[in-house]
Amino acid sequence: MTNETKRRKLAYPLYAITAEEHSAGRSNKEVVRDMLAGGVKLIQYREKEKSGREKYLECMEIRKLTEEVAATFIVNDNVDIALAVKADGVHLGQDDMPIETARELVGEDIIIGLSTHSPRQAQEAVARGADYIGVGPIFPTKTKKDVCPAVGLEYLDYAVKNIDIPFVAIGGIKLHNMQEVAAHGATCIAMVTEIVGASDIQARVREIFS
Ligand code: 3NM
Repeated sequence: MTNETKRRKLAYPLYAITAEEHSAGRSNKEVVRDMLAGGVKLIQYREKEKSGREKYLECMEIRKLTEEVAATFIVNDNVDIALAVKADGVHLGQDDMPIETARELVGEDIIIGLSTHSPRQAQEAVARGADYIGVGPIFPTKTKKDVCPAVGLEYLDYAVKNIDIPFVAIGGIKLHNMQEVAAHGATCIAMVTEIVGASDIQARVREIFS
């Protein structure tokens, strides 16, 4: 996959992430179906509690759903599952395997994203070959259990000025504060609970887009 193709696959304003424990009893698959019906084109499967087998089976189904509408599909943490289901990308955290190792495994055909929480981590991610980075948490969030305290908009400002690869603002972003994040220059915003926790996911997504 060329860099241009990778950038095209990431060039969407909304990056929606699953979290079944916050999905009001709905399955990840149901949630993804609704996200796609609402027009989301960039989706990450994030699931911390299930077995590898369960995650693999869900990702197979979500790959099918995303493929039908040419949406980009990224798998969190599991390089093996991303490869097995032919996802577009894999997203790693600071405590996951080094990017270089992941790259050896997936080659150039899979997007690799990395969560970063400081300018130093951002620079390192770029130098080590990340295709995009997460920039956050912008605001306080309880959705990610082991994440550092909110870094605020200051780190986002740094990324806007200094980072040449695509980046995604994340953490505590909601309808009521997304304009502020966009005003600071973020062109892609990630949301978990604001979407998966909505009683009507399709309606929430349309509201976010409007
Ligand atoms: N990564 P919500 S914050 C998955 O800063 C994740 O890297 C973060 O969830 C980071 O939109 C986060 O519900 C959770 O606040 C974001």
